[in-house]
Amino acid sequence: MPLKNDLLLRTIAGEKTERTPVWLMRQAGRILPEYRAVRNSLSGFKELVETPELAAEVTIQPVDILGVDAAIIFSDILVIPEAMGLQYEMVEKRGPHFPETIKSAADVKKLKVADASDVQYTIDAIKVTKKELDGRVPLIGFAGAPWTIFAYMVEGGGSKTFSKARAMLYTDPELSHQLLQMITTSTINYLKGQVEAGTDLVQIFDSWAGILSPTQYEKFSLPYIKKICDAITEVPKTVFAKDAYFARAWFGKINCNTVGLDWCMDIAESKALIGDNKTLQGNLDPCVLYGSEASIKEATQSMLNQFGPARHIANLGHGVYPDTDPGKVKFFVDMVKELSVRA
Ligand code: 1CP
Repeated sequence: MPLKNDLLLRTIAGEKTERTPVWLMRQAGRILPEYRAVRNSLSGFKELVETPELAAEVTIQPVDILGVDAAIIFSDILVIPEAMGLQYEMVEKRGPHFPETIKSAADVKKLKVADASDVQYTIDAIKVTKKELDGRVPLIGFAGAPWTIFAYMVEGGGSKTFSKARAMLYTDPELSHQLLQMITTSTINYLKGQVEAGTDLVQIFDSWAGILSPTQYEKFSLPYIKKICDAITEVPKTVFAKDAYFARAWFGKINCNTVGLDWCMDIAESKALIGDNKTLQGNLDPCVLYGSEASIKEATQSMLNQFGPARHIANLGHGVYPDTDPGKVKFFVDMVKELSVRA
């Protein structure tokens, strides 16, 4: 199925396009009343993730309602720990919780390397979504970076410091590497399954990159992201490592196509560090969308000016916050489309 709107893929390939493509991290779920309507009719988040027809429906909602240039499959990064044998619960209004965590070699021994078929519901959701999208926009697949997944498996849920996870890197580096490698192989299997099912590109979210020192990051995160990027040869790869200023120059040299920037990363400095053979994605502060339309327009124009006319995918610098007015999100999407038009 050829894509009717392939702006995103042409931008990733480095082509000069007629305008800048735009989508938002966490656009599926969170903000739309249409999402909440589907979600409230179910037992919870997991039922939605695990029901392919409904996951497809909420994946496509932002394409229809907001006019974004890509869809991102509705799932979660935490499906991988579960596929490896560590169940998670999604606690209403609080976030993920793992009743069992990884504390020892015996715990790691109980895990398995996951296969794409262990996350069959998301693979099926991708197939349904591709069919229903009918080539309107590309579909983005995703997974967590091994370090971020490790952090949840050791910590047992969200945390300000992830001190248990960071401690394990010092108390048992060998076991840490063993678990990171198992997560990496599982993630490669899963992403290959996503690509086979039809995703046009994939994004790796290293949401907790910024809590590691550069030295620890170079040992415990970067090598595994690199392995994933080397293994996925079929589609373009985006790496988004939140708060990892120190990693930008490294990402310029690995086998990824796009590097995501958060809003604290200076655009000119990032361009210089990453180099011209990658596309950059980002990086408006999600809080810009709480401002007036005039201030959203001004911030969007400023961002577009700094990134320039090529090799830029407009996005926020992290996921859109749940209480953002969908009207403001739509206004941002429209502004990118209007202000970036080129002759
Ligand atoms: O009931 C609900 O609606 C729960 C909210 C929710 C949703 C909509 C969670 C819980 N996950 C998701 C979906 C999700 N998660 C997507 C689907 C596509 C989309 O929303 O556009 C994606 C891409 C993710 C990725 C994800 N999950 C990340 C990486 C991106 C990021 O924001 O940094 C992380 C860290 C998670 C874990 C997670 N899942 C959910 C929550 C509340 C959290 C964060 C927990 C924490 O604070 O540590």
